[in-house]
Amino acid sequence: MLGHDAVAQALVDHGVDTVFAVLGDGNLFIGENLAREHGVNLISATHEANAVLMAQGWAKATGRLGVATVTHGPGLTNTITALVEGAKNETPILVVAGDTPIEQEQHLQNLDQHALVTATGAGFQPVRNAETIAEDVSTAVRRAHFEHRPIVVNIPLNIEWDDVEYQPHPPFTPPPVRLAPDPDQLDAAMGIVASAVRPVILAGRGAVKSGARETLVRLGDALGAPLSASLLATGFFRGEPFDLGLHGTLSHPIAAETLAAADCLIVFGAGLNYFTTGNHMMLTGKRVVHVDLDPTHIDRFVTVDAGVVGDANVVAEAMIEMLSAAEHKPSGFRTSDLEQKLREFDPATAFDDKSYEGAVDPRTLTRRLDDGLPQKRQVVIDGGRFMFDALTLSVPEPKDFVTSHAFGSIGLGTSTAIGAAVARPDRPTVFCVGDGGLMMGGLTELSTAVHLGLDLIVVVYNDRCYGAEHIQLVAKGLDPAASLHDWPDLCAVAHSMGFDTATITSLEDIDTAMDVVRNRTPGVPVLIEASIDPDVVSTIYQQLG
Ligand SMILES: Cc1ncc(C[n+]2csc(CCOP(=O)(O)OP(=O)(O)O)c2C)c(N)n1
Repeated sequence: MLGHDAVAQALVDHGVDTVFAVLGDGNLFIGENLAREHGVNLISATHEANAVLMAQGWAKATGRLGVATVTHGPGLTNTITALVEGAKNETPILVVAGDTPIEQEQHLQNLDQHALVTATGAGFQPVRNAETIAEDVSTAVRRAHFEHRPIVVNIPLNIEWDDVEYQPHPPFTPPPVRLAPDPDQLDAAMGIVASAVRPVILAGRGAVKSGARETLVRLGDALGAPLSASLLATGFFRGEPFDLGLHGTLSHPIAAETLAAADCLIVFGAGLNYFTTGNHMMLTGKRVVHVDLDPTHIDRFVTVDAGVVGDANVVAEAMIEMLSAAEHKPSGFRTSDLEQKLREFDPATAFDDKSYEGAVDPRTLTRRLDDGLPQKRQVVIDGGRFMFDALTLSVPEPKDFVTSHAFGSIGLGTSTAIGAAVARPDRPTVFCVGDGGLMMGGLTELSTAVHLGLDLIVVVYNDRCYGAEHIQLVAKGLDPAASLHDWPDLCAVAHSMGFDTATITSLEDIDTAMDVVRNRTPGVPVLIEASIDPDVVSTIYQQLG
């Protein structure tokens, strides 16, 4: 077979059935062959960054390897921010990229693709020659899995037209890892855990992946420790009487008060980044035990008192056994007073609504969306000031929450949401975005969502400005005019592409918008544009500090 057909065959041999693409002469015949010969679902994006982001959204929503394909030169340079996001978000995907034939140095689209990719933090896997195609694709698949990052499979165009004696490589099935802890590490950690007076458990996505919920609940019972979760494990302990919810800058007041009083934090599979630790301040006065499958995650952002390398569930089970053997008594940190406060806490009454006829308070909007949108949903949030509200939308389970801001970039959410919606058509995908993020990175792909007939509900928090910049100018006593934007009518634009739409300018409009969502036509995505007053929001958040 020809080289490009061998690339398609190698991908299919590894179970690839969905590929997000922008075609050009570097990948045209690979894409064509994937669709025609193998019936692969080849989904065309309007921009290469978006194809890569769709693959990442799809990978996060399925837990499988995502695949995108782009052409050489500008096709690959267009993916750079998306690749960095994938590397920082640790998302395993393949980006199958053509490369300019080596002998055509003067080709307009020629550049050093290896150097370009390396700078993003993604991996680079060269296809060396036609005979190594199956082996190199197989290596790339393994690397994406073990290195937890995008791998660019680089295929010079000349190889694509070479004849190949195709030798299939066996498909890669990732082995289940249930890593048990080193006894000395566990002992050192248990010295801290067992002597804690006010311990708290913090679970992250690693605990979710390990399926450790029930074991961590039992560990919490044994220690008398309230339970908390990082953003990526949002909702993990929902329903537990001592669930504090999120640990970090988004903690609610009762959680924040309890966490401040704790003397020991036992962390399972959470990264302990800036946001989870409130810029490290939430760790002050606490001894920290950090359990993680990946040794490089321990002591990465903060220095901890004890690190244990191992699977969250296995380590938690071992801790329970040790506590039981020592006849350990639970601490008194779980009081009936705390239980009552947590039961009675209602986030909707924790602030004074500042809505008026013409604009809604984003905090009220978020609480009403939380109740009014379909409960069985997955949620994707773009970046911007609005996210500090939108990130408090609840999800049935942590895996129903997909992020796109590991690189702190706005505008990556729309395509991430489209990829996630393609992956899970059994539920609506709720996507919250600011007006700036939508205009920067997503608007063109709304037509892709329409063509794909996705069950996508886009909520635009429209303050007609870069809100994150607006608040900084206001805080310095400067005129925020430089942050303002005169956007087009976003509902009209979305409607022209085939969306159903609803506009929210008052609290009553929220009910009408929820009716539009409830009665949505199958296969027709919905965009809700909520009008928000940037000055009111800047004042609210300034007061909060
Ligand atoms: C690619 C990129 N460019 C610029 C920024 C700086 N930035 C951070 S938030 C923000 C404003 C986003 O505006 P919008 O999406 O409307 O959300 P808002 O902050 O108004 O809620 C900008 C420009 C960024 N983070 N990423």
